[in-house]
Amino acid sequence: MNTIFDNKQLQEKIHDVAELADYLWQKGWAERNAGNISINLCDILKDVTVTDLEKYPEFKLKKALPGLKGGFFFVTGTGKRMRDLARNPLLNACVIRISDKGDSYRIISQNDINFYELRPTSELPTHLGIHEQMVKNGSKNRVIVHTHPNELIALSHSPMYKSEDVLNRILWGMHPESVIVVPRGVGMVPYEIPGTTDIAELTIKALADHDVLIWEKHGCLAVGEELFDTFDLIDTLSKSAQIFIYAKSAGFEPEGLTENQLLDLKKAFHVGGY
Ligand code: 2HA
Ligand code: ZN
Repeated sequence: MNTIFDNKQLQEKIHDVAELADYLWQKGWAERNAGNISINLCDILKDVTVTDLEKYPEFKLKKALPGLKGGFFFVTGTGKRMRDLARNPLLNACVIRISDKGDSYRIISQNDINFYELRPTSELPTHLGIHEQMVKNGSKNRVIVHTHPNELIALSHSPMYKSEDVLNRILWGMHPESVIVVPRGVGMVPYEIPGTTDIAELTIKALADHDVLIWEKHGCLAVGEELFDTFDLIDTLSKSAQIFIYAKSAGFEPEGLTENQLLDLKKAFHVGGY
């Protein structure tokens, strides 16, 4: 019998998620169960109907999401390690289907091994809330990545670097790639308890102006069309944060790119309206 996992595109996505999970672990950004990833599968599974839906466990959503009704999502599992996901994605992540009313979901990727123990990421309200907003906006973004990059988190502990203007000027200034890859800059979401609808609401608001955010004293979240491009947003900013901290640790103030150098870059790469 065919299952959703016979779908070639879904197999490729799962392979890519496993590869990304390994990067996050190798980077030192994924201690224990840190981080989570989700992908909207609406394009990939658009023609799929699941038979015997009722046999899969059903869970209520804290907040109904009518904009996602009937949708399919690949989401990493709560309490699961990225380093385990890298080796065994289907035991550490799941595919969910949102109900036709948009008020609950069923885990449709369960098998005999993980039937009772696997649940979606604790950040599900944020992930699904963002996906709903992206669908509403007609955005092509299908991917959300949350991870714990050390240097960007470190900077968010200083009142000096919490201002988005100050922080983006520093990060753009540390390396020419930053302004090219992240022209809208990073957004700063004030500290909130992880996994709450409060952090979800603040995050959705901040994504109106940015594709990548720092959750103060916690981590980063990025959205994009493809998995690796989404990771690249965080990786590029992380590189700038590392250079800044290296320079400071070596005891000197990094000069940073000048205003003119930044302007020339924007013109050369047609970013920010140039
Ligand atoms: O998935 O990183 O923010 C664990 C977390 C929560
Ligand atoms: Zn986190």
